[in-house]
Formats: sequence, C-alpha cells, structure tokens
Amino acid sequence: MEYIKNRFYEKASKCIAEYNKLKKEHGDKVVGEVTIGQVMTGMKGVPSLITDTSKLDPNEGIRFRGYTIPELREKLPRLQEDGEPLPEGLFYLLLIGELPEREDVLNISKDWATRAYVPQHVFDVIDALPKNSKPMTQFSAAILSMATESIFQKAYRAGVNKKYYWDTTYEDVMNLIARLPRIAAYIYRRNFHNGEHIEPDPRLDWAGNLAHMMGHDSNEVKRLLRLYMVIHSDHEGGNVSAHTSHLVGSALSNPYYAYSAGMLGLAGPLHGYANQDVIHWIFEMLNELDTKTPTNEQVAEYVQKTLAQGRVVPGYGHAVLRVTDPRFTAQKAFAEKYIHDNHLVNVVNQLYEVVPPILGSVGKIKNPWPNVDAYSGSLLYSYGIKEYTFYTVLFGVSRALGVLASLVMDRLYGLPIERPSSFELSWYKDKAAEK
Ligand code: CMX
Repeated sequence: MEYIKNRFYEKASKCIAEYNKLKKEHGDKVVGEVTIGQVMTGMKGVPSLITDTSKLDPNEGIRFRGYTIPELREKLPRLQEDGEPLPEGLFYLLLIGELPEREDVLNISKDWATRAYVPQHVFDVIDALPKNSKPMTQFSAAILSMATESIFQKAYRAGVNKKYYWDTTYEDVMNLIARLPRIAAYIYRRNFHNGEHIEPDPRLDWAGNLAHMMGHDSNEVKRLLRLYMVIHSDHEGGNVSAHTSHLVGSALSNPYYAYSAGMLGLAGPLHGYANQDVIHWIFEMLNELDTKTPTNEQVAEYVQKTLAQGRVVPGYGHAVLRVTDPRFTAQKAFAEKYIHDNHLVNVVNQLYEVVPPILGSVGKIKNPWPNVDAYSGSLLYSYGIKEYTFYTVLFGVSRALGVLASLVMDRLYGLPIERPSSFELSWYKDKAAEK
C-alpha cells in the first residue's frame, strides 16, 4: 500500500517549504497575547500548536480538513448505500487533506487488516493486570507494551537522518491503528465475556471487525461503530489526548509511547471518561428516583442536587465549544432514524431539554450545551454494548485516527521539542502590579 504513503508525502512535502518559510521569514510576527486569566484557566485560546487535520470553531463545531460532520456523512465512501462512512476514509482525509475514492478506502481496510497482528506479549501484559484494573489502564499498558515493535525507534537508534523520521513514524502509526481494534476487543472480552476471545476476520473493515471481535456482529452495531469512529477521531490539537500525544512525541518518543500517554489523558473524567460517567450518572439518577421515566421537574431537581454537591454534570460543557456539539447532533439524528422508544435514549433527549437552562443560570459555566459524550453511551447501550466502564476505550480507538495522522505531520515538519515556560506565582503577581 505504498501509494497511500507516497501520496501523503507528495501532498505534505509542499507544506514543509511553507513551514520553513514561515519560520524563517515571519518568526517575529505576533499572533496573540496571553493574559493572566488564560494562564489560570488552562491556556484556552492561546495560539501555540500547529494541527492541520481539524479545526474547532466555538460556534459551529468541528471541521475535519474543512468538512463538517454532515458533509462527511454524505461525501465519504460507505460500504452500503444506507450505511455510515468508513473511518478508513476519514483517516485518508485527515492524513492527506483530500476526500478519498472508494478504492483508496478499501485499500486502507486491506492494508490495516494485513498489519493487525498483535504480538503475544501484549496479551500477556493485559492478562497480567488485575481484572479490576480499569479498561483504560489495560488499553494504555497494552499500547505501551507494543513499543517493542517500533520501527521508528529502531531506525532512530540506527542513526537514520532526521528528514526520514516521518517515514518510520508513518509505518508505526499504520501498524498501531491497525492493531487497536484487536486490543480493545481483547480487553472487552477479557473483562466482560469470561476471556472468550474472538479472532479477527481480515475480510471486514476496521470498525466492522471491532464489532465482530467484541461479539456484537450485527450490521446495526457495525454501522453504529463506523459513525462512532468517524465522529470521535479528532478535535484539533489542544484537547488533552491530542496534546499529550503531541507533547510526548515532540521528545521523539516513539508513537506507541506517545499514544499510550495520550490515552491516560483521555481516561480523565473531564475528557473521554465522561462518556461512561454520563451513563453512570443517569443510572444513579433513575435509581434514586426509582423510575425509568422521570418528569422534567425530577430531572431538574437531580441536576441541581449534582451542582450543589460540587460535582459536574457529565456530558455538558466544553473548553472551546459554545453551542451544542455537532457530534451530539449527529448521534441524535442517528437515534431518531434507527432507535425507537428506548428509555435511556429518551432520558438523554430529556436532559437536552432540562440541563442547558439550569447550567446557563449558574453564571460561571461558559457552555451549557451538551458535548459528544452526552449521547454516545446511550447509543452503545441500546445496541447491547452495556458494559459502560469500557466506553472510553472505544473513544481511544477512534481518537488514534486524528492524533496519529498529526504525529506523522509533526515528524514531517520536523517540529521541535515542546517546552513552554513556567513562572512562580510571584512573577504573575509582579506582572499584575506593573502599570
Ligand atoms: N457541570 C458543572 N459545572 C461545570 C460544567 C458542568 N457540566 N462545565 C463547566 N462547569 C464549571 C467548571 O467546573 C468551572 O467551575 P469552577 O470555576 O468552580 O472551577 C466553571 O464552570 C467554568 O468552567 P468552563 O470555563 O465553562 O469550562 P472548562 O473549560 O473549565 O471545562 C469541561 C470544560 C468540559 C471540562 C467542563 O465543561 C466539564 O467539566 N464538563 C463535564 C465533563 C465532561 O462532559 N467532559 C467531556 C468533554 C468532552 C470530551 O473531552 O470528551
């Protein structure tokens, strides 16, 4: 499948010249300023990263290489006319910056199927962890243990010229993405199906194979997972999982190290873990109210109670977005088309009515609207994937598409080690006192 790599190089190498020109000729150009408020609220809005794969507009949501989610659902190749786009096509778009032909997408499917072999020691590492270690601990550890396979690391040790770093990074990235469904499914079957594992079927597409290996082999689940993998794949460069992977990668750590680290960021409750927290929180609510069909008043009271306890309402709010997340809207549209009268989906829709006005009235919450995690769990659950402590692993399989495509770009540009400055609190106090 060399032609995908060649096509990437052909397209992306033009960007190297642009990158070098900007660096050389416009290095002194001021592109923003940093306030003490930004330093104290997580550096939001400070331009400091280069990420070509996607861009997040606060009032519109994500665009992948310029395309919105509805545009991609229409334009990316699918297996069936009424199906969802294949994540392989999205990866092509993120990496190369152009919409793929159907042939390209099928070729990536085949390429990943041939790269999907997971060495035995990775399964041994998973099996050595206690059963009660979280699925994300197992996922990150498994990825880390695969660093034995890093082609980039071997080439680096052998003294390869830095202008070729991107090439071996590409190979690692393709191998890693290809293997993630097998690892995720292994953890799922280990934890929730007595370790009765299911072998991959190389004829299936990447997401379809994941559904198959998890033991949810219906066309409906495959369709859902294809959508899931597309919409969770990338969210520009500053989110915790993307930024962590980029940061670790900037030390020329191999892609396995970088992505394993990124997954530990995704495992945090303010980021990807929210997708399981949402379901947990809804079940806590229904349990406490002792009903599957609460009234709006009951839900509102429970939301107020959560806030009064100093907890966050999971699935709501965002560091950048200021509107309903289009990834939420895409999943809602999917549910409206395919799911009829499911009580969990109904509660999620009810929360969409009840929660935003309450969060909006708090005053300090910048975005009262739902994010991607508010919907995803209810879809998985209603399709029979009920083990919600596993859900963040699915997010992690998908996020590889964007983050690792970016890592190849990082190496092609030759981005340097990342090293922002830190100062004592007194330095900021002195700055604040300056006229
Ligand atoms: N419920 C309660 N309080 C919330 C809130 C929510 N859903 N969202 C924000 N707030 C609070 C913050 O905790 C913060 O409180 P303090 O000032 O007391 O510390 C205040 O409102 C201001 O926060 P913000 O600027 O609006 O939001 P941040 O950029 O700091 O945080 C996020 C963004 C997503 C972490 C936050 O909205 C949140 O915790 N949401 C719930 C968890 C969640 O759904 N995370 C998933 C995000 C998507 C993803 O990455 O997967």
